[in-house]
Amino acid sequence: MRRCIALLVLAACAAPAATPRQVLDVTGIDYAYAAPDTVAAGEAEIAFHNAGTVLHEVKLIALRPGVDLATVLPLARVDTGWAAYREPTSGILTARPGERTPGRLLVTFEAGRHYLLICHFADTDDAPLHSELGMAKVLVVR
Ligand SMILES: [Cu+2]
Repeated sequence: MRRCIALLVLAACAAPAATPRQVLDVTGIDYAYAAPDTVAAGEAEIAFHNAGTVLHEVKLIALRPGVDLATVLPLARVDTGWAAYREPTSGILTARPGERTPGRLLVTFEAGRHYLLICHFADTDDAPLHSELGMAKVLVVR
């Protein structure tokens, strides 16, 4: 009986360690994102830091195959106009000026897909969207 208990302990110790998720650090400034151009396929945590002086968000949206930033960006102000070019929003992180989000967005990046990072905030009701000022970026999944 003692021998069986010893074997069970060894088996538990020999289990492979979980693969760590990649962390994608996204920094928002007035008005752009600093983030890698490419990411690896698989699970990832997105962390958002607002280094700007106004409220920013980062929305993560998978684009439909063949759709690029130039196609979708002019449509971003009209929610119904660009629905055909994208998948539903995967998640949103919002941070006040100078802050990091306390939580992270967990996503599974699909190989070969393109994901849009975009901020739809505007500084006033009649101001342009931050995306129109340059706060939009495409990530390509390797
Ligand atoms: Cu913004």
